[in-house]
Amino acid sequence: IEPIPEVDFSRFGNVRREELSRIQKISSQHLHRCWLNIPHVTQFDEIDITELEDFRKSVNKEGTYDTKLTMLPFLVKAVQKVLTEMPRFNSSLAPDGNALIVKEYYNIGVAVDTDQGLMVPVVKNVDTKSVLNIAADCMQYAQQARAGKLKPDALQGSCFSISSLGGIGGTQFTPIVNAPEVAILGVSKASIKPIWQDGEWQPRLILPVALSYDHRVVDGVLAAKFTTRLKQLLEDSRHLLL
Ligand code: CAO
Repeated sequence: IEPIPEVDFSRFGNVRREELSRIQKISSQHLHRCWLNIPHVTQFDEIDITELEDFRKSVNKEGTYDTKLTMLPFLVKAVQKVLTEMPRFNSSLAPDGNALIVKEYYNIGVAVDTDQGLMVPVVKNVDTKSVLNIAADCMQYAQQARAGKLKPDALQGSCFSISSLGGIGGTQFTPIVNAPEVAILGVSKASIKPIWQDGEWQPRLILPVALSYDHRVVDGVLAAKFTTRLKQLLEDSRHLLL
């Protein structure tokens, strides 16, 4: 690919040079590699989290547990459940492109925004953890990432990533697959929408999600099944217990 031609911007006005941090340089190369190597498709969906949000808020208000719950740990748990049911999403393409390496462990990377750039610490063995355990891990990793204190081990071994911009805003975005993973879930900000239910309009809290996937490994039907199952699990979170 021809590089983008260099432009002397100072011909048009004042400019200044800001060096990228070490993390920004590493992630910029990595994201470029992922973008160029993977044929990306993104599947969008909307999940009604009205009941789950009521539950989340009531747990936080009661203060029974030390850990604050956001929507993220529920998403991590629900994603892990879908990965166990649809192992193709928990695989990587073999380097020769002729086979899939299917993982039998469930480690989920969580994108964390830091002053130094994007970091993706990995919550390990999610299948053995409760939503509260996952919430505690996410909080600890986000704090460590922002303090620049993540150990190298915390950044390794992810099977699938989640990038949540829900605390910030936006209606949808298309995340880049974090190779050698084969899919990533992007989460945007939940908002109240009128939904036609039982013959009337109901105000419901709707969470937009976007599943980007490697089309060499996952086809559109499987991707739609993934988001449909994720929706089912989060719309009636009792399924997460089963
Ligand atoms: N919809 C509406 N509100 C949401 C939400 C959503 N989808 N997700 C989070 N929120 C709310 C939380 O409930 C919390 O509100 P309260 O304090 O009232 O409970 C608030 O937003 C802040 O949440 P948070 O961001 O502190 O916590 P989190 O668990 O949702 O996310 C983390 C943690 C580390 C993922 C997040 O802070 C972060 O860094 N996100 C950026 C990830 C990123 O950079 N992605 C881009 C990668 S590609 O460039």
